[in-house]
Amino acid sequence: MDFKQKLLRASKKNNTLLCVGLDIDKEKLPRFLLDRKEPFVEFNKAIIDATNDLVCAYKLNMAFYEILAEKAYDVLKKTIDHIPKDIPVILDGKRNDITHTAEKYAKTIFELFGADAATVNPYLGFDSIKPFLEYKEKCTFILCRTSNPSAREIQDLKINSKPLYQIIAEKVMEWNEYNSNCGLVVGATYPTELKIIRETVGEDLPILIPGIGKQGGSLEKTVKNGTNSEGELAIINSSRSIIYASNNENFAKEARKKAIFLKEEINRYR
Ligand code: OMP
Repeated sequence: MDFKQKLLRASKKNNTLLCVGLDIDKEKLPRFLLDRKEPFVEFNKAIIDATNDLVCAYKLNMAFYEILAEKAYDVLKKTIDHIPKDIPVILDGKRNDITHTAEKYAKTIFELFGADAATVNPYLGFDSIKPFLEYKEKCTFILCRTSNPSAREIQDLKINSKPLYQIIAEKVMEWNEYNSNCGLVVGATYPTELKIIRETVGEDLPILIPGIGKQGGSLEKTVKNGTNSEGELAIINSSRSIIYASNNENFAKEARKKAIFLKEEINRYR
């Protein structure tokens, strides 16, 4: 089963477009967990147990794991291994390079960690992304319009009167011909651009959309502009506002409540 099939199955089974971001952070973790032997693994397991019937995917940003130094890969692996096998895992590293180096990044993400999808940067061109696309069953999400406040600085630059983010969307459609396993990353904080991008790439490309919640993206516009005509293939990520809904003993229960609320809000606009 390829990524898109796995995503659509999970999305239909749980009736959801919500993706929970497992961006662990010592500063935000419930204090009582810090005395435990494996606080981050325990935290992630509790969040996964409390939300896995509400999500279409989980996203783990590698920055929040690598900062754990020698424990990083252990926490990352144990977390991924705890995610039910029918739910896609996006390992967000935004890393690619010359082919020879990119091959190692792709192998780490897809083989060592067994993730279903990765994130990469389009700036280095096709040969930096091809090693990821060789994994036919996996999906590679390419940054198109990021949620940063400064995204305009570069992504709005015009070439022959067309903004760069739109040229990237068109380019990714070309790259997608290689193995039909590309996706795009578009920030929820730019709903107008999201609409243009969905229109540019058509019905079949999955779009990963972070930026709701703490970053302030509109949920209604994200759903309306980011989904295809069947209300599918938008993966709407929320990290901090779900996993840190509470830092008491009841943190997993509160995360579940927040996830239910977001899932239902999203479905209202589908
Ligand atoms: P919250 O703002 O806490 O929901 O987290 C958003 C997550 O999405 C973080 O892991 C970010 O690094 C990531 N992200 C963005 O916020 N903006 C982008 O444009 C792209 C990403 C990403 O690739 O996931």
